[in-house]
Amino acid sequence: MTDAQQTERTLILVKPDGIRRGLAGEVLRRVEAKGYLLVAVDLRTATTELLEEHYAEHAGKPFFDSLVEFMASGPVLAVVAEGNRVIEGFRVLAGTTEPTTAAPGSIRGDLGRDWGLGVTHNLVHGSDSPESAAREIALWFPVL
Ligand code: IDP
Ligand code: MG
Repeated sequence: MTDAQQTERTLILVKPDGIRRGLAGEVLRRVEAKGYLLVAVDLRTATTELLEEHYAEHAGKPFFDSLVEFMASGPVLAVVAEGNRVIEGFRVLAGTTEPTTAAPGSIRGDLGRDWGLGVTHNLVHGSDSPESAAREIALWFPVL
């Protein structure tokens, strides 16, 4: 494949709120409908150790402990998706962090809302840069 080095990968998580609400399929549907390729999909309950690593950039922030506790509160669907500019593309599909103001048409904008909790429940995670994607994929899928 001549364009292999242009192809990019990202880590997507359907967070525990998304699994509890039965929206894993809807998230995968949007990723596939956009044209990205699913490379790996795994439903699992993450350890606090993995989550503290995953969210290391937020260590020390007021919502950090609530975030880790929330993310460990049930299974997440961990997904690696592939395609040119998929990192940026999935962040656009996901919408901005706050679901109240996330754009309609995005996952968070269409399907999320403010539940008045200490940590924002916003259904999905997506890597925010090539460096984050490489780090996060290695954490969640060491075999890849
Ligand atoms: P992102 O998921 O849109 O990249 P980040 O700033 O990386 O947003 O934050 C990671 C996660 O932490 C968010 O998705 C959300 O669940 C939670 N979060 C971020 N900021 C806040 C906050 O100010 N209060 C409560 N929870 C937050
Ligand atoms: Mg982030």
